[in-house]
Amino acid sequence: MRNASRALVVLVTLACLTPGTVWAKSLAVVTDGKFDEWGGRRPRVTDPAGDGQSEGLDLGRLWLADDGQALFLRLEVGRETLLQNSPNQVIGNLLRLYLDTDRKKTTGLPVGSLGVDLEIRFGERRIIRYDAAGNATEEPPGAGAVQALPTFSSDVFEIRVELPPVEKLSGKRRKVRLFLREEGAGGDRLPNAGTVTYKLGKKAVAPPKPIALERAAGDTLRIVSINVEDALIGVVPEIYARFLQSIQPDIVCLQSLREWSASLTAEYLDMVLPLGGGRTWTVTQVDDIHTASAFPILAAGSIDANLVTQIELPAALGGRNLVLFNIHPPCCDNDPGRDEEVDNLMATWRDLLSGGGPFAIDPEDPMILLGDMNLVGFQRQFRTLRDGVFVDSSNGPDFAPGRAEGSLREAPLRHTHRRLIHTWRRAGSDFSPGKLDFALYTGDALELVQSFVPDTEGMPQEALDAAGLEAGDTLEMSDHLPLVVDFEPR
Ligand SMILES: [Ca+2]
Ligand SMILES: [Ca+2]
Ligand SMILES: [Ca+2]
Ligand SMILES: [Ca+2]
Repeated sequence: MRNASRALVVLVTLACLTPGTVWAKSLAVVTDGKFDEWGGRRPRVTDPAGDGQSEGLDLGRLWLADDGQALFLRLEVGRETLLQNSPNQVIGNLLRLYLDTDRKKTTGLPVGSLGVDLEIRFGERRIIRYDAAGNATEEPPGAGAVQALPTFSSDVFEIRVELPPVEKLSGKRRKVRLFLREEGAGGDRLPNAGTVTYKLGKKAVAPPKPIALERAAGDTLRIVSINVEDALIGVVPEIYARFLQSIQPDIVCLQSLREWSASLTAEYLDMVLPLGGGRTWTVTQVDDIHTASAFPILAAGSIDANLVTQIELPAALGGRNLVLFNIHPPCCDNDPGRDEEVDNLMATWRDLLSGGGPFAIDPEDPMILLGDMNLVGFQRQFRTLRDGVFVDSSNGPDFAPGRAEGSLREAPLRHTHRRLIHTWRRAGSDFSPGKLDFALYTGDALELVQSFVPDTEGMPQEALDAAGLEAGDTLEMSDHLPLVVDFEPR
């Protein structure tokens, strides 16, 4: 065989074997930082290990997919980072994604062989669009064109990038080209040379099966949790009223409500959600946290400014007592404060299981931990809450909050009509929408029947009409979205 034809055979063979030659298909991606739906797909690019800056990211494997409207990246970055933090803050990065979204070199900002139409600077929290002539305009990440999960630190992310519309492709499938690079001398680049081309799937993915706001038939326990953003419930009480009426909860957990007393919250709920039969709402409060229950609250305790209550469930719901943590650890870059509070919370959980703590429980009782957890920092705080692994080992020993199951289970809490899971957004913010609110529970004593985030902005008109809600409701209620969880006793 002549050298040239041997080289051709080798090239053809390589082309068949290289994952990069497999065009990804359309994929229904839930942007949640979990990768079940990616299945056994092969990475589009595998960047070599050890080719980044010593303190920087070391980009690894990249998978690509799309749903017809958005491009999805599953990206390994080689070390723990807060994707939306610059390096002058703890574990930040200077990662940038350059996208040629119309695959035309002649439009956008010329960068190498690309005409870049969209540039995302993750750590610097900037999104820059370039028009055909290369003029830049910035848009706030809060507008939601880009989302990356998890919101807390990780070494692998699921990233959703809304693709700008393009002119008619006359039957051809759309292609985009991209590369990633960390700024600074020796910053890692993916791929090491050239760019990655991605051809969009043949078919746009259909919207997800909607989650109904109505409760399922049968006896279930429904809990709603919402951070009311500095007492906005007192500013738009009528919107909260119609929202609560559409949800019909048994237990209402509120955070960020310092301005109301427990008796005012009870009075409000008796007015907008009357229980009937002469029953009234019972409310316990500590600091900005209120736990309101249609069932008797038997005992309560506080951990820092967080609240744990013991609630007597009726016979139809198993008749056991529920242990309910309603929590709101400190926000933002206060990682030390958050470390301390999650440790104290789980030390109390451990004490309750072993006969200590603020009140006595049966160690097989159902237990739930929910609220605005402000998990925008180190992933270790989530592990403390879910797995019982203390940040500060002097608070140990570690333990299994889920008892025989080990860890607590996490409610998926998807939006009712979209494959999104964020629970916080502010349109003008330099932070993109994120997941700050969680619901964790003991899977041995509780079966999760349903969980969802009702975001009226993402609901079609007929769903809003059926629920008696308006499109702007959840946005007017808070910068956080409500969480709704339905349980059956096991
Ligand atoms: Ca996912
Ligand atoms: Ca690398
Ligand atoms: Ca272009
Ligand atoms: Ca590289």
